[in-house]
Amino acid sequence: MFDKQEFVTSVYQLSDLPKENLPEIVLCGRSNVGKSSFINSIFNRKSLAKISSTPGKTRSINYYRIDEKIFVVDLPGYGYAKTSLKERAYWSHLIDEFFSASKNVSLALHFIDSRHKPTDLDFQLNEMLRRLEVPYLIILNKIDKLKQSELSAAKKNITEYFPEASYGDNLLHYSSVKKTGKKQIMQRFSSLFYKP
Ligand SMILES: Nc1nc2c(ncn2[C@@H]2O[C@H](COP(=O)(O)OP(=O)(O)OP(=O)(O)O)[C@@H](O)[C@H]2O)c(=O)[nH]1
Ligand SMILES: [Mg+2]
Repeated sequence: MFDKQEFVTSVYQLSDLPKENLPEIVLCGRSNVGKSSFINSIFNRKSLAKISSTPGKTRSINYYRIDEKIFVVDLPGYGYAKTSLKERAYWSHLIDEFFSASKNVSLALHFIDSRHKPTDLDFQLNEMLRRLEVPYLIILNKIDKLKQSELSAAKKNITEYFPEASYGDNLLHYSSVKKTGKKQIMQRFSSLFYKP
């Protein structure tokens, strides 16, 4: 299960999305939150996904194929450092169009840095996922950076920001460095794609 991973393509325009119809796990969230690192960490690969040295510069939608039956889609991150109005508009448009056009999204993973408050673009993304009825999982990420007490506070805070989020249900945590929370996330993937 989840043993074979291949990079498929980088797409810059929605008209170039792969024609192959596979169910998709779509990674979204702020730039630098750890989306690409998650791909490498969860699948035990060193450099399947490219970790950009200049966060926020990646504009492509990157497709990876898992076990020849699932696409993992790495969307460009939003809001690194100072976000220009133009960049915000570009991002909103791209993400909205992506989710509106795509018929194959099985699960969106919305990454939030466990050390920081969600931004207005995080709220915008959450609203859009709910409006389009896309199944989503919020991942409180980089939890290796937190002490136990800080993690407890972060878990509590996130359910205040996103009242629909419920721990263990549509809210989980992760650390790409320590792989904390990997089991729960992999169980979620298995139940979606490897139903007994
Ligand atoms: N401590 C810690 N660092 C992490 C973790 N995940 C990612 N990082 C670091 O955070 C930085 C950004 O990680 P990326 O995976 O490139 O983030 P991204 O969300 O793909 O960023 P964009 O491509 O700009 O959208 C890198 O320096 C990673 O090494 C984590 O779980 N813990
Ligand atoms: Mg990335």
